[in-house]
Amino acid sequence: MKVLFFNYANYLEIGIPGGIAILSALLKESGHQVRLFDTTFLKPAYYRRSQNAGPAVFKETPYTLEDRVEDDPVVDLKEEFSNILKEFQPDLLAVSAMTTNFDKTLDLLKQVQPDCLVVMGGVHATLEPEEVLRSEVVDMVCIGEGEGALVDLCNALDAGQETRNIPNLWLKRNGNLIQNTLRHFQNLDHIPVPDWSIFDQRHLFRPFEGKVYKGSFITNSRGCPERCTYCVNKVIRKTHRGCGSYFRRQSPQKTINNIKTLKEEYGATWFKFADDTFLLHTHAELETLKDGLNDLSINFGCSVQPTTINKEKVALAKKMGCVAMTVGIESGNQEIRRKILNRRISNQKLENGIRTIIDAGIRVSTFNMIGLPGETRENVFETIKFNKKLGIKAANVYIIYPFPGTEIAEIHKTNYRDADGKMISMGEAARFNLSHMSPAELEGLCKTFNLYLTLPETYWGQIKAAEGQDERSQQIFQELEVLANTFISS
Ligand code: B12
Ligand code: SF4
Repeated sequence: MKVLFFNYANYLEIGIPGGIAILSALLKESGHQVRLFDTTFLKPAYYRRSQNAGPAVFKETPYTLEDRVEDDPVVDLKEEFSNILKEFQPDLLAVSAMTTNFDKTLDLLKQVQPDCLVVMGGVHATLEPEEVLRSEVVDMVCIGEGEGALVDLCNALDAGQETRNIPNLWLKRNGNLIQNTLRHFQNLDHIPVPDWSIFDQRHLFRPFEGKVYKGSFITNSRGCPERCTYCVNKVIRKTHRGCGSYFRRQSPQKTINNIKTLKEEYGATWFKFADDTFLLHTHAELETLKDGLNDLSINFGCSVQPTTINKEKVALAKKMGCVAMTVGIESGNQEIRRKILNRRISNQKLENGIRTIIDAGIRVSTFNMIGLPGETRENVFETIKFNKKLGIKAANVYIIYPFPGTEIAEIHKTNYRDADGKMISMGEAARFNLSHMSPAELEGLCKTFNLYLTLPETYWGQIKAAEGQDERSQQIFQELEVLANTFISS
């Protein structure tokens, strides 16, 4: 069987999608031929080299990703996709999509009208299978994990067998929707080493502290035991009732072997654990991981759920090569966190946790959301001040986007499609209008959040003037950004 994977990513939004990499390895193990159509490095006509690389949290490196694409020609996505379809003649097009890239994925599929079977998996297919199947270019969707489903599908197609009863797959047959049952959750020790070979190797570009390393995302657990109101995990857990324990960990030995192989085969020494929360592994598991990873001398970053932070685990992570941790603060207001987001940790514990990481010499970046239901401008400043108090230099800030099925979307009856059926993009999230701030004020605060964080309060009057979208505000914004860079690097 010839299988073509399709990943729609924005230009230069690098990072190997873990799902495709694992599925590719599995299909190859089963004797199928695999190729990939990935838009990450297909240069669009609108691309211009950036003048300002943003706040210089990362030290300058000998070369940048933009240097590495300098000589690439501008190409047309439809033409590139049609060419690979014509040349490879796949039997199956295996598409992966999140909610955020679903429409763009579908647009391109409609443009090329592949004449083979099309199966779509990933987060969006899991959350909205019926919507995905309504599209005439998609024949099947995979709900949840794809390992068993995709291998079974390809093997059955190869052998000319019936494909209508494969667990985790929903499909259309003679105008009917066939909804197969869900299979038991995947055992993470039974999956192969991710196949990074089908990806453009520039995906492995990893600048850190003035050096360029090679590496990408890796996971050693799946699921999350928390139930935050804005997170898709709660939805996925609910749809998978009866499929086993939602939160699963891989054995340390398997993770160590995977990393060893990725180091040997691709020269990877910098990894980002994409697990929802890395420190949920037991002390004993972390000890074993430490012993194995020490021999491999790798660096890695990971996300940690604040309630899981303790001194011993952080120290173990540090010893095994952890140099950066990302922690979700989300809101500096404890009541908003608890009542609106269902994140049950006090400000004091959150602060202690983050200080534990900083004290261990691990760099911390935070995730923050604004525009939360009922939130005021003052609340946003509580979040800014909370980050500031901790000396955070890298804060990721987003206007909340209620993803389909999440509790927050249901309570507030939001729709991620507007009246014309067009998907509201992440960049337009202020349109959900859940807070006490106007969309313009929210966008201004989102734009300037890191200026407020970095520059002393004496500048806050000027920063406020930079919140607007008019020319003058933009000019002030640019001047302050330059100034903020000097504060960060000093
Ligand atoms: C690494 C990561 C990224 C990477 C790589 C993306 C990628 N395609 O994997 C990068 C940095 C690019 C990224 C970006 C963003 N991400 Co992200 N990301 C993740 C993260 C942390 C891990 C993904 C992963 O590797 N999982 C492990 C693999 C094994 O699981 P998987 O991808 O789901 O694949 C399995 C199944 O889904 C299925 N499957 C997947 N594809 C296919 C295809 C076929 C044919 C089949 C049959 C099955 C199948 O089988 C796989 C194996 O079981 C997830 C959280 C999570 N835990 O999944 C968020 C997550 C996917 N991201 C999310 C978001 C919101 C974003 C951003 C919008 C963030 C932002 N504000 O900018 C952007 C959007 C980018 C865009 N252009 O649209 C949300 C998506 C919500 C949604 N409804 O879509 C998630 C779920 C985080 C969350 N909890 O909210 N992300
Ligand atoms: S802790 Fe993070 S991954 Fe877990 S449910 Fe909450 S937001 Fe989702």
